[in-house]
Formats: sequence, structure tokens, C-alpha cells
Amino acid sequence: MRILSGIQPTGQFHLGNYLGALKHWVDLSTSGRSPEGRQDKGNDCFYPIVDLHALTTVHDAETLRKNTQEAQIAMLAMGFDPEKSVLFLQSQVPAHTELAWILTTLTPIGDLERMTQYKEKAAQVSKKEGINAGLLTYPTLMAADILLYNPEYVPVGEDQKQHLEFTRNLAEKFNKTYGEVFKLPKAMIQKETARVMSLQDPTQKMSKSLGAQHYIGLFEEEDSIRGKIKKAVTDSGNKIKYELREKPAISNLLAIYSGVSGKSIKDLEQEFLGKSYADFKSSLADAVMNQLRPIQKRYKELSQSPAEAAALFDKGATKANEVSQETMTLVRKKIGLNESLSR
Ligand code: AQP
Repeated sequence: MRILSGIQPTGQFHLGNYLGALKHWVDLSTSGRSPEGRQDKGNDCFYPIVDLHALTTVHDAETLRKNTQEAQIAMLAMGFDPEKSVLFLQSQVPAHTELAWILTTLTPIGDLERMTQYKEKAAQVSKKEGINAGLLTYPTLMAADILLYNPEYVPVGEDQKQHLEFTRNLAEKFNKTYGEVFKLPKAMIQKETARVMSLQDPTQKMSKSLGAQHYIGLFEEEDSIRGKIKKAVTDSGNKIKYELREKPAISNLLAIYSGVSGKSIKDLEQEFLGKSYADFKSSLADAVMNQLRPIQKRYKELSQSPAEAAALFDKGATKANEVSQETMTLVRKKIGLNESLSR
């Protein structure tokens, strides 16, 4: 099965990115399991760092360079294996922007204005700065990122489900207008950690823009992580029970615990029956650190030679350019571009 998903280099990755997306991407590329869970020959995985998307919010060259380098090292530290998946930077493959433009010409503006992420991001932008057009056309570039590689599945967190639906509609429209080129990719969403919520406000998804106390960074110091878990909001009552409506905060902590430990939520409820919130949080902090410690250690080691990490992504870009050019040759032909006038 062909799989594709991307992540933005917009600063430190957090536990939401990891449990909702990155952990599964590693698994899909290294475990040999198909997206349906069958033991198989393995999947054909493409994982770009989508640096062009980051330009919608990051406008400082040094920051973007630093974030991109850190993202490369972080992915390798998490267990992404360049022998088993194609790792590359979106900006190293010009076909992404070429196809994005072509798809933009098929996209109704109203569909873009309806996107939840656009509305949220637009509300965060200051009046002085204004809303840049890239924030609006973000989903068209994301559709191009995906469709260029014709994947069957796109593993994402729930926040990206709407963009995936948009991508499928756009692919269908292209195929109807010009003839069959694109497969319709399916979203692949991990049930319990589809939406890891903020530690301070369990009605909002864990996200960097909410502020430091709301998320756990993958490379944060242990003391800081333990402090944040200790201060995480809880619900009324004292039972450790997964009950989304009545106990959104404890349910979120249970989902995180399950995600980092591999234990089922049912087993965790049993394990913490009659225990206090304080005991539960302390044990959760241990489980989070057990998951993150080896990744943090590897990150420190790999940080000694960032050029080596970058070289692995360059190699991936060569492969991504080959695959995407095959799609673009067909696209150009279908839409009437690039025929030599002298022939
Ligand atoms: N809270 C989350 N729960 C589950 N999955 C999540 N993802 C992000 N947040 C959560 C998934 O991570 C992948 C990469 O997403 P991204 O590059 O779009 O990251 P982001 O959503 O921009 O991260 P932030 O922290 O929310 O960024 P800010 O606050 O800077 O805008 C996707 O598959 C996404 O679903």
C-alpha cells in the first residue's frame, strides 16, 4: 500500500503530533503491517516535512532553517528509517507547487473559506499582519502534496479529516474534468489518539499556539514535563474513568497514557481503580518519560551531525522527484500543457 503524510516544521513537535500521527507513521513504515492490520510485505511510505506550508506562519529565514533541521533530526530520532520510507523536504520537489497551482484553478473560493483550520488560523492573525492568501489556499497545496504520489491511505490526526475530504473532492473533480489520473486517498485516523487535547483545556486540541502549559514537547526537559502533567486540569469527582462528556480531562490523560504505554484504556481503568488523581498523574508522567527518554537520547546524539540527517533527506528528495514527475507528465498531458509547438 502506498502511504503519505506530512508534518510542518513550525517548532517543537508535541505529544499530539506524536500520538496522533508520527508514531503511526513510523509503525506503518517499519512493522510490515498493512493499514488494515494484516502482516504484509510492508508499505510504500512517503513522509515529507512540509516546509512550504510553514511559510504561511513563519516569515524568518533563520527560524525556518532551524525548525527544518530540528524536524529532520527529530524524525530520525523517533525511528523513521530512510531505508524503509522516503523522507524529504516538500520544497525540494517543485512539482508540489506546480500541481497546487493547477488544482487551485479547479477550487471554488467558498470551499476554502469554509475550512475550519482556515477560520481558526485567520482568527489568530493580528489585524496589522493581515490574513495571507497562503492560509486560504493551504488545503490546495496539501491536496497536491498527497495526489502527486497517488497514495491509498493518509494517516492523520482528526483535525486534518476535513482537508482529506477536500482532497478527495478535488481529485474527483480533476478526474471528471480531464480524465482519470488520481486515486481517491482515504484518511487513516487512530481512534483513541485522533485528537489529543490540551492539558489545560480539554475542549481544545493540544497545540503549540495555545501556549506552553497546554502541550508536552517531545524534547522538553523531564522536570518540565512532570510539572505540566502535575498541573494538568482534572474533572470533578475522583474516579479514573474514560467518560468523554462527564470527564473530558481524565479521558484525555487516559488516552495519552494508553498511547505512550500501549496498555488499553480498559486495563488502565482497572489498574487505577480506587487510586487518586495524584497517583495516576505520577504514573502517567513515568509512562510518558519511558516513551520519550530513548527518543530524547537519540535526538541529542543525532544533533551532533545535522549534515548527515540532511543528506538522508536529500536522497529521499531524488526519489520523490522521480515519482512526482511521472504524475506531472500525465497531468500536463491531460490538461493540455507542455506539448511542443514545433511538433
Ligand atoms: N492534538 C493533536 N492530536 C492528534 N493529532 C494531532 N496532530 C496535530 N495536533 C494533534 C497531527 O499531527 C500531524 C502534523 O500536523 P501539523 O504539521 O499540521 O501540526 P500542527 O497541527 O500545526 O501542530 P500545532 O501545534 O497545532 O501547530 P500550531 O499551534 O503552531 O498551529 C497531522 O497529522 C495532525 O493531524
